[in-house]
Amino acid sequence: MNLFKLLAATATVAVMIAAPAAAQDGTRIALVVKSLGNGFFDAANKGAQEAAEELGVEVIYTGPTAATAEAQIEVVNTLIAQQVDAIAISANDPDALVPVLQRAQERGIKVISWDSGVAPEGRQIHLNPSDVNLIGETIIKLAADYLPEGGDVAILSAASTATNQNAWIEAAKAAIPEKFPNINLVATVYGDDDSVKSTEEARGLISAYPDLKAIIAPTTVGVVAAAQVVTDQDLIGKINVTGLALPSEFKQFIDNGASQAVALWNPIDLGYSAVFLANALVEGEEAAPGASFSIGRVGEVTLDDTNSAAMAAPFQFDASNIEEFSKIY
Ligand code: RAM
Repeated sequence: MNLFKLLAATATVAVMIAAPAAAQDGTRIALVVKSLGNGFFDAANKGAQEAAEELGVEVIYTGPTAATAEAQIEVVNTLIAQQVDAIAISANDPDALVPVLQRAQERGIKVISWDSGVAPEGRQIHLNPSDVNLIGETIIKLAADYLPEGGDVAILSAASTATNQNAWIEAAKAAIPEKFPNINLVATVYGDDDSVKSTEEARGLISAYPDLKAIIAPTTVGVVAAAQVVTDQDLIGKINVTGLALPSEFKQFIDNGASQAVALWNPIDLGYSAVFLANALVEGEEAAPGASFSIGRVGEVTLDDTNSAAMAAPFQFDASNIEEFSKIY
C-alpha cells in the first residue's frame, strides 16, 4: 500500500486512520462508517481491530466527516482505487451507494453492509445489530414503560435517508396501534447524527409540542443532544428522553434523571462481527440464503432470503446497570 497516495486521495473527504494491527496475510478490509467522530463507530472500530488481530488481517477505519451518502461515495471511490479486499459499510442511504458499491464488486472487492444497510443489489451480506422489528418495538416500549397514562411522544432520528433508523421507525409505528394504543407519536425530525442539528431539532420539538412527554432518539448522537436540551431547559421529570444510547456517553443523563432508561446492543461486538463476515467472503465463502457464517467469539449467523442476518438482542440500561456498562462502551 502506498500510504502517501492513500492519504492524498482521502484528504479532502475523510480522515483515514490506518489500523495498527499487523496484517499477516495482506488482506485489507475497510470499515466505512456513517461519519467519523461518533463514539458508537469508535466502539465498533475497537471490535473491528480486535477481529483484525485475531484473523491476521488489516482493518482500515474510515468515513466522511458528515453523515451523507455523497461523502461516503467519495470514500468508497478512494477504497476502490486502493484495491482493498473488502468494504464493510454502515450506509447513509440504502440506494445512493449501490452504483459505486457495484463498481467495487466488479473490481473483485467483497462488499457487506452492517448497522445501516445497503439495498441487496449493492452488497453481498447485510448484518443487522438486532431484529429490526424488535428494535422498533423496543424504542416505543422504552417510552411507554414510563408513561402509564400515555401521551405525546416525538422521534428525533439521524439522517432522513438512514436505512437503519428508517426501518426501526417504521417498525415502531407499526407496533403502536396494537401494543401501545395510548402513545401518540406527534412528529419525527432528523438531526443527521450531528450534535448541533440534533440540538436544534430537539429544541424545535419542545417548543412545537407543549404536551410532549417523551423524546425517542434511536441514534446515539441524537439521544445525547435531546437529553442535554431537556437538562438545560429544566424539563427533567416533564420530558423523558429515551432511545438508543452508548452507556459511556449517556450515563450522566440517567444519573440526573433526564432519562429513565435506554437500550443498545454491543457496538464492539458489531464491528468485530462485520469484519468476520467480510473476511469470510474474501476467503471464498459464498453468501446465499440459508448459509451460516462464524462471527468468532460472538457466535454464528444464518442469512435470510435477502442475505441479511441479525447479531443479538438489544440490552436495556437504567440506573441499576449503566455504571457497569459505561466502562465498556
Ligand atoms: C448512531 C448511528 C448508528 C446507530 C446508532 C444507534 O450512532 O446512527 O448507525 O446504529 O446511533
